[in-house]
This record gives sequence, C-alpha cells and structure tokens, in this order.
Amino acid sequence: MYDIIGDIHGEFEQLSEILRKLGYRNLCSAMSHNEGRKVIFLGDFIDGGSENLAVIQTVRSMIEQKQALAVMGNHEFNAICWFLKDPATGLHLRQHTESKRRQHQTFLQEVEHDHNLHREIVNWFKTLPLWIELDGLRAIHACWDQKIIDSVRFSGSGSLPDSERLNQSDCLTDAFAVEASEKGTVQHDAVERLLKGVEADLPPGFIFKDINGIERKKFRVRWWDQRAVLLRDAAFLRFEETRNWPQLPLGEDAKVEYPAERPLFIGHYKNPDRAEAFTKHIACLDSRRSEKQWVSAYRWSGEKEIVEGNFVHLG
Ligand SMILES: [Mn+2]
Repeated sequence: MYDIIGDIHGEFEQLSEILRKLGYRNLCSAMSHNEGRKVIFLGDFIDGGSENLAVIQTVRSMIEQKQALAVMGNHEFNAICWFLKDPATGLHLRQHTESKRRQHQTFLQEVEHDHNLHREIVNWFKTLPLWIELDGLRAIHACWDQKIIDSVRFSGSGSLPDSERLNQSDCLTDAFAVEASEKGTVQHDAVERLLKGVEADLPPGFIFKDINGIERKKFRVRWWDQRAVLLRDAAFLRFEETRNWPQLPLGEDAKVEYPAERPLFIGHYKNPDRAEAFTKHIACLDSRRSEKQWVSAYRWSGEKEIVEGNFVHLG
C-alpha cells in the first residue's frame, strides 16, 4: 500500500509535515510507517524552495531503506543536463543562460560551490526511473504515453537499438541524456512527453497572455481529457486566458489515451487550488496557492479508481 507524494520543489518543511500527517516517523535513519506503508514520490524535488538538499536527503534515505520509490521529474532531468557535458562538443547539455540559471538558482546555491557534492547528487538523480509500473498502479511525472514508453524502454518495440534506449531499470544513461538534449531525436521527444507532458502551439498569428502577462503561443494540453476537442477546452489554462481563442480543433498528435485498467498518479500540473482527480483513473498531486508550492499526497490502498476522500492536503 502506497502514499503518493507530488512535487516538492525544495519545500522541506512541507515535506516533513505531510510525511508526519501520513503517519511516517523517523526510525533507523529514515522516515517509515508502522503499518508498512511506503511512499511513491513523483519527482521535481528541487528548484523553488531553499532546502533542496534536505529534501533530497529525506527522499534518498527513504529509498535506500526501502521505505519509498521515486520517479524523475523534469527538474531533475534539467539538473542532469545542466551538469553533464556533450563529449563530442565539450558543451553543457543544457545551456547556462541567465533564464535557465534563474530557474535552477536555489539548487545551485546549495551545491555549486562543491563540485563533488554536485556530481554526487546528479548521479543520484540518474538512478531515478522515468516511470513506475506496479500491479495496482502507475506513476510518472507528467504523462503516461504507452507508445513513447515502449519506444525508449530497454528491449521495447520501435526502431532504436538497445544501446540508445533507457537502461534495464528504466533510467537515463549518459548517452541517452546527450541524445535527449538535442531537438528532433526520439529521446528528446520522449523526455518532453513523459516528464513535461503534452504541449501544443496556437496557430500562426495567435498569441495569448498568461497569468503573469507574458505573451505565449505554446500551451500545456489537458491530455487526459478525451472530451476536449477545441484548443481552448484542451488548454491547461484558466478560462480568462483562453476566452478569445479561435474555435479550432486540437491536433490528433496531442491526444493521449490512458488505458484505464489501473490508477495513474502524476505531478507537474500545478493546480491553482489543490490536488485533484483529473479523471476516474488519473490523479494529479501538484498544487500551489498564491504562487507558492504546496505538497500534496494521496493515500492508496489498492482501489482501482481514484477516491476523492483519499487526497491529503496541508493547511
Ligand atoms: Mn514538473
């Protein structure tokens, strides 16, 4: 039986609080539950709050003591690419631009002065699988796309040789990270879809202003909503942001059908209010209030459909 915990983003106090609320106590150098329950973390441990190392220490010790499992989030993927260099060019896989540094700032503040520590943590990020599939549930950071998973899974279907896929534990190899940081590769498309979800563009000539007033044409798609036909219904945005959008349909490549036989837990899609069931089988555990991250959880005990009363919130 598992307690699933969504995006933490360096908010150590909140992580501690939700673990306590779920019944975990500090025992033998890791948090554990006296009924034998375990945690599944949905990734995005870093960037945002200022206690990234404390979060990593807690999650990592729970995994090492077999009290938890975890998947990788897009922030860990970006952190790996910030650190690693392409052996062919000697350049970092993720450009060290001002805006990318800003997104990564609180984590860098804690590790950048100590190259060995930085490397050690990046190496740990590399041990996080991109997804978890158990008998009763699935977990991934942003989007379960079976075709994409099969195309990069070790000895899966599709045209890639095994040497260009994930390893047998569904984790990144350095070679995979190099490929994935280059637009247009199978690996790049896979990481985008699995860890960042589905995005679509407004047609040429159209832009919209997001809640921060920034002009955009790319938007996140509510890929789990099979009834969303028009772009504006499919956008993971507030009504005010899509009001003036053209009545155009969403492209077929932006649709993902999730097989409903087991519940799926995702993070990544920050909800203005709180974590919620996106469908009967898909629960999102990322939430924020007034621009701040709030850690949310779900207490799962074998049910096949998401039960509203099993979400656990702070505050
Ligand atoms: Mn994310």
